[in-house]
Amino acid sequence: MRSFILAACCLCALAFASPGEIISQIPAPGGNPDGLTWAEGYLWITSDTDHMFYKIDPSSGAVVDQITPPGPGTGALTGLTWNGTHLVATVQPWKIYFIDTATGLAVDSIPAPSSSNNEGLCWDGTNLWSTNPNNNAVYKLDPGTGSVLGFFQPYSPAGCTGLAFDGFNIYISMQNTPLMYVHLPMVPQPVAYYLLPCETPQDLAWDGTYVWLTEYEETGAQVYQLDPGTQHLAPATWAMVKSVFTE
Ligand SMILES: [Ca+2]
Repeated sequence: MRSFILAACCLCALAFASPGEIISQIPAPGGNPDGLTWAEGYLWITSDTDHMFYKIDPSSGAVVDQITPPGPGTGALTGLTWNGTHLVATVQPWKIYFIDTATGLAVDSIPAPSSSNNEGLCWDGTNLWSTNPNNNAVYKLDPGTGSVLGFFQPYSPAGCTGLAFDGFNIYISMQNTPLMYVHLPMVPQPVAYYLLPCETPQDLAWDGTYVWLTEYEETGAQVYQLDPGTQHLAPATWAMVKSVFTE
């Protein structure tokens, strides 16, 4: 069993030889793309310039649908995630909306956790997670009420912003720093960190194999598909580590 595990690890290392390497990149449809998520084979991305949500083809960046945000419509559209049914969006002034993409209408909303700033969003299958770069906190939220169930502050440069969840780990990008950290949920010490290909990272997304990153630029903004390394294959708890090595 140990030789099998070693061989599997070597194959994984070969398959993901360069963590953080660009797999592909596409143009963002609007200026200052702030929120990003993967939903059923497409990317959804926001623009703080024209205040739109765009559904884009991940192979070309072509816009296949677009909807206007709920609320006043002039604030930053800072975070996006997909909960399997609805597009979930953090919108300034700070609320988190659940949006039916077929109609473009919000079906529900909850308060965002911070009064000062709320950025990236991700969905772990049960709960929402949100960041505040100002106090470098990652909040775990009850999706029904918005209540804060817990939080952690990553041991990393201040300014955590974008979030993605791969089934085990939370990927966290840093605002104005070209770094992305990988954490087990609620654990301040990172599993790994990567250099990112841009200096203005924003939200992250997980497509099932790779991480996607928005670049916050007024013109020429890119969306990057990145090699996540092997962390998405790692067990998320010590109990799972034990089960892997005793099977
Ligand atoms: Ca953001």
